[in-house]
Amino acid sequence: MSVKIFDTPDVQAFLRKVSGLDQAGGDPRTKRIAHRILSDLYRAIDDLDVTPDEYWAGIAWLNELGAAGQAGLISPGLGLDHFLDLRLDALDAELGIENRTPRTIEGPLYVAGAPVVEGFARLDDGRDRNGHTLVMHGVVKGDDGAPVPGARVEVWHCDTRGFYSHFDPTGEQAPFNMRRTIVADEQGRYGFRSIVPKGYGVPPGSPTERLLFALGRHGQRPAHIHFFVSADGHRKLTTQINIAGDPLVNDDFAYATRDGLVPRIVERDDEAGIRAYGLDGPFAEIAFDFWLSPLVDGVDNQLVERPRAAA
Ligand code: MBD
Ligand code: FE
Repeated sequence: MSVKIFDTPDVQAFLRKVSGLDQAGGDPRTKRIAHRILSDLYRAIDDLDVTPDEYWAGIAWLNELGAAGQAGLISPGLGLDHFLDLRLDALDAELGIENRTPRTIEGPLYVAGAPVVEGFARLDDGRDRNGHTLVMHGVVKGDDGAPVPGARVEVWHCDTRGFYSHFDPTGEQAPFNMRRTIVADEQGRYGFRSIVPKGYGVPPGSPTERLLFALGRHGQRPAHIHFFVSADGHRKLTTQINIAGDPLVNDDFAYATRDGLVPRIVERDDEAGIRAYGLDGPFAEIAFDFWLSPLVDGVDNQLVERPRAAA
């Protein structure tokens, strides 16, 4: 099959019609985006001679993807989340704004409403038997390097099976396990005790994994910890750190790894350290400061609103 009809007046008029561009009602922005995306799709079908069987396989896949709630999962897998970050970076570069702590993708697994703790929090409930104790701490700083007292550090990560609370297929984790909002102290310091997470893998056999496999790719992420850091007078920072030494640090299916986001992790077994954090044995320690960028003309010009789970 090799016919080319995309550029015919009939098909072009038809695209305007299905996008509502031939009449007044509806939302102009939606019409414009729909017209562009549909045009690109029609053209791809024409150029690549996409067969009806291939097309319907794609539709069935979309239905499965939606039924599994995985649109937000394949999105980072196809690099779109990272692409949006690159665009925000480019906007910042144009405005001369430097993000000393790089942004990186939020991912689909944040849940609003985590317990709020002042200064230092314990994130895990101690039930993950394979967990190696982690202590992470640092200072939230403004653009000038001055500490930001009262900054809010929202943190979330998975367990040693790669499962996040509220999205745990075994149902074993309590709500908000390994999720907290930490309020930085008068010196801008935040800190937490948890366990070192392991990498995440997309659900086996899922529509997301099937597409990745068809692309010759995998659906694994290196071990990582997510953060939103926010404070009055500063832009909200969305970022993650990776656990150094994870073999996938530079082979993330979600493309979230960035320079500056793989802090040193130090194994400690000294009594002083163990006692200082009230622990019962060896632990890993990460020191990491978050640098916030200032508002632009008094507003956060890059605040991202998206539907998010809340509990
Ligand atoms: C994750 O934990 C994650 O952070 C992303 C971006 C995608 C899937 C799972
Ligand atoms: Fe994650």
